[in-house]
Amino acid sequence: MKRAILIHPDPRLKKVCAPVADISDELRALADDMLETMYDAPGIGLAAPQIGVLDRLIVLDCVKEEGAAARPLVMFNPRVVAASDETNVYEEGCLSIPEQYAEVTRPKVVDVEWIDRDGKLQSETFDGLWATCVQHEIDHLDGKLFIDYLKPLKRQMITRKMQKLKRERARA
Ligand code: K1U
Ligand code: ZN
Repeated sequence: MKRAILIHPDPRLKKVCAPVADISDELRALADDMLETMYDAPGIGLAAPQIGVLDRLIVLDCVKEEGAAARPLVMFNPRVVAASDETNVYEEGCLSIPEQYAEVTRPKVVDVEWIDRDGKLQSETFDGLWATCVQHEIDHLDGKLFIDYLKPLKRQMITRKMQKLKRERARA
């Protein structure tokens, strides 16, 4: 089932999410809903707080090449365990901040550990767009948005645009 994506500003997007204890069928169904919502948007990632669920769960699929096989990843309790000194600049977007983009600098390579949908501990090294995306999604679990890396004036400008968008959507 496709879920509605929260738009910034929303207090639920500022909360630190709680770790999940056991990987239940209910959590697996939630992950499936998030993948459906992400692909439909379309996006390359989605974090549970973006649909109003304050659990540490993210999904991502950064395969963008036409005709290439999809690689949906579901991560419960993801954490960055190591990050490179080398950084990468990427023009990020966010499904909770539609049509706004800005350059963000992050570590280029990260080692991430997570629990998969079968309850098994997984780890992988991510580079390039995958590294950017997984860090962006883990930030969501800590109540952090990509605009929090920007200068206050730029952040304020984007927030005002989003407030206007939400007013217009509420009227429609
Ligand atoms: O977390 C989110 O809001 C999803 C976000 C992830 C992201 C994008 C760019 C850099 C870091 C993290 C998005 O998916 S925005 C949409 C997007 O980037 C995209 C959409 C369609 C095709 C390709 C990219
Ligand atoms: Zn986002």
